[in-house]
Amino acid sequence: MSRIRHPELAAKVMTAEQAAALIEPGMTVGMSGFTGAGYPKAVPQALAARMTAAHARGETFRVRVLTGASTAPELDGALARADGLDLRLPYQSDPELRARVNRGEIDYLDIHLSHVAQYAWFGLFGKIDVAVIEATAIREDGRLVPSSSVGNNKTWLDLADKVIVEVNRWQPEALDGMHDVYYGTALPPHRKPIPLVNPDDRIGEPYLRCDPSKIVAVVETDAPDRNSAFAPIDETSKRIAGHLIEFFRHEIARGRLGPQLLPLQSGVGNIANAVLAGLREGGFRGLTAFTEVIQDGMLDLLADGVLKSASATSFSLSPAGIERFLADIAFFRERIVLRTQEISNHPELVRRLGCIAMNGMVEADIYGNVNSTHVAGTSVINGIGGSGDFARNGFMSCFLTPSTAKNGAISCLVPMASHVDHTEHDVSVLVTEQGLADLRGLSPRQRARTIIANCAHPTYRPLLEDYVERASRDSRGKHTPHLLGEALAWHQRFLDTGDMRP
Ligand code: 0RQ
Repeated sequence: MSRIRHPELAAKVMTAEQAAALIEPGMTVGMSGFTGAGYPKAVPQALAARMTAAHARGETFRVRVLTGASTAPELDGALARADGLDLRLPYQSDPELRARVNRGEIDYLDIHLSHVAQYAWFGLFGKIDVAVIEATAIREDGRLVPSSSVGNNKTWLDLADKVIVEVNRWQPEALDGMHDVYYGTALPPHRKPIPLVNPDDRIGEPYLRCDPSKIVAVVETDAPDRNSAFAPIDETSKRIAGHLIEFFRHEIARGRLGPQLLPLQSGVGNIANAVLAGLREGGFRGLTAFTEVIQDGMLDLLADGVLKSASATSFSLSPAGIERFLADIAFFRERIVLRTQEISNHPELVRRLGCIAMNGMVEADIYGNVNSTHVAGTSVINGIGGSGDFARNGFMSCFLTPSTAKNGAISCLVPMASHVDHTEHDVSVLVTEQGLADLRGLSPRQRARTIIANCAHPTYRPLLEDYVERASRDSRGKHTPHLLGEALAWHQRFLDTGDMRP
């Protein structure tokens, strides 16, 4: 069956080059894409080629690009390389884009993922000129079957003057029915409670609405999402996961968590994978996930009954993961729901459900302030992503990292965080391969003692103890003792010598 089942829209099929010609310099473009899934694959590359040609003629051709979260080389990489980005938001992980942002060539707005849609509704990003959205299919009634991520697509489709749809044949048609697009959001003071009380509740409809008269181009593609297979779980990640799972057991024994824990939010990467694998080995069953991204590991957990259901905004699977998903599609469709990111990450829902947030970090300081985004306070890595949505509002907020980076030249526990994404008030638990610090109910001075004793690497532990001792003696204020002239000296030493060790 054709993937473009609306006759009027079938007549708007054109090449990526023709579609990209509808985007003009200076425009604000909302694109699909979340964690390397569901981003447009052809139009951004054709747009980048137009930009490169314009620049060769001595003209300037740059646009402002808003997405769901990170995309892929075909989008962020291509547009950055073509020097075609004036502004980018709300999250990225592309090396070329990151380098240009850190050279000051592109303005990057690092925003809580749940805030992006409402900021757009508030008008804070100005007019959205064009939306470029990947879909699995266009239905007879003109509604779009979303692809592997939903992200901010609803918002871009609602707000943009014009819409370009990429219909990607590579996306399995079996995705049809997995999405839940909620149309009940409103601007204050007209907001109503969001009627979701269980992590797997469906509160919307499976398709994205779009006025067909706004669709100016339909481009057919057949191209895979970015994702590659996982690296095997390393020893450090296993140890971090082990500490966290032991802590969960302790909390169950104390009666503060039930045997099914609470809905899990987990970041992406090796440590998150290790935690999921550890839950499985630890005999946990009937858990739920209320999170952003579903990766291969979660399919195994669903298949085994470790997870009962998983809610997210993006389905970021490797080629092997896709095969696994398709082989058992009816089973997974009953257990997975993909939502818009303003719902998957909504503070009201994260608070109501009581999520257990588990995210990676760059560094934490001795009082529990967490830096998720910047090296030495000034160079951004990726962005805050959804970590703040969950950390601030969840039942318990855990941040995980190896105790050192760059072969021990960097301590991830420092006297003062060089940038703060999550304040001490939003951080419950810190975990490294050395151990776990439960910060709940502790004063700043108690927190410092616990973090240093439990989480710091033995190389850096005496240095941190020495700092705290001198700060406690010489600091004017004794509530959160610091030596301000020295607090960032470790970072300065790293910048000067490549090593934090004296
Ligand atoms: O750099 O690759 O050049 O060696 O940072 O570190 O250890 O590979 O860890 O991939 O889990 O990323 C915080 C970046 C951790 C991630 C962060 C260097 C390190 C390496 C990556 P190299 P690792 P991870 C859900 C929630 C914010 C978004 C978020 C992140 C690189 O977890 O982006 O939480 N989080 N989203 O060497 C200097 C330090 C360092 C350091 C590590 N202290 N100083 N460099 N590195 N610690 C997902 C979404 O929201 C979509």
